[in-house]
Amino acid sequence: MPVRFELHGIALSGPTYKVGLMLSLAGEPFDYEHVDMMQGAHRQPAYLSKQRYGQVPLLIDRNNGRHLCESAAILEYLSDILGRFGGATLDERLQAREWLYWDFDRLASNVYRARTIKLGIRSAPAEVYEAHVAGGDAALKVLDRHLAGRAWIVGEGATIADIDIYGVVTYAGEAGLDLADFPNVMTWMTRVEALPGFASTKTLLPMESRVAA
Ligand SMILES: N[C@@H](CCC(=O)N[C@@H](CS)C(=O)NCC(=O)O)C(=O)O
Repeated sequence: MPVRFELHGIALSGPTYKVGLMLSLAGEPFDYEHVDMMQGAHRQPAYLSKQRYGQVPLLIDRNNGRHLCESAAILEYLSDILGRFGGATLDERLQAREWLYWDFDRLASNVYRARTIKLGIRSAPAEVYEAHVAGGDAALKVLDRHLAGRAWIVGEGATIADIDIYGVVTYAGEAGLDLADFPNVMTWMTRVEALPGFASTKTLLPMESRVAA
C-alpha cells in the first residue's frame, strides 16, 4: 500500500528539507519526487496545476488529494492533521506561528539568499551578499538571545518553530555564517538533532526520486 505523503523537491532546497524533517520527526514515511528544475519542470502546466507558485516544495496528501505549497503552511497543516509539534496551548501555537513569520522575514530570507550566492547558484554583487550575511547575523543574534536558558523555541518541547528554524540554521555554514558566534543556537541544534526520527539534509533529500522504504 502506498504511503500517505508524496514530497516534491530538490536536494539543495531548505524549504523542502523543512517538510521532509517534519515528516521524518513525525514518523511518516514519504515518497520523494525530484523536480528537474534545471529542465524547467517546475514551470510546466502539469506542475503548476499542483503548485501554483512554480516552486518546491510541493506536498501531496494522498488521503485527501490535497496539494500543499509554502513550507510554513505545510508545517502547520502537518502539525494539525498529525497532532504533533503544534505546541501545548493556544498561546504556544500562536508563538510558534510568530516565529515562523519572523523566520521568513529575517532569518530564512537572508541565510538562504547568502547561501545561493555563496554556492554560485545565483550571482550578485559582493555588497548584496554582505547585506544578506549581516541580516542573517542579526537574526541569529535575536535567536541566540531568545534561546538563552531555554531548551526549545516555544514551550517545553519541540514545535514546528524549531523544525522550521532548524531547516534554515543548518545551512548557515554554507551561507558563510559562523555558528560559533551563537552558542545557544548550537546547543539547541544538538537538541533538535537528538530527537527521534531526526535526519540530516543529505539523508532526507536524495538527488533522485525515491519511493518510501
Ligand atoms: N516560501 C517558499 C519558498 C520556496 C522556494 O524558495 N523554493 C525555491 C527552491 S529552494 C524554488 O522553488 N525556486 C524556484 C523559483 O522560485 O522559480 C517556501 O517556504 O516554500
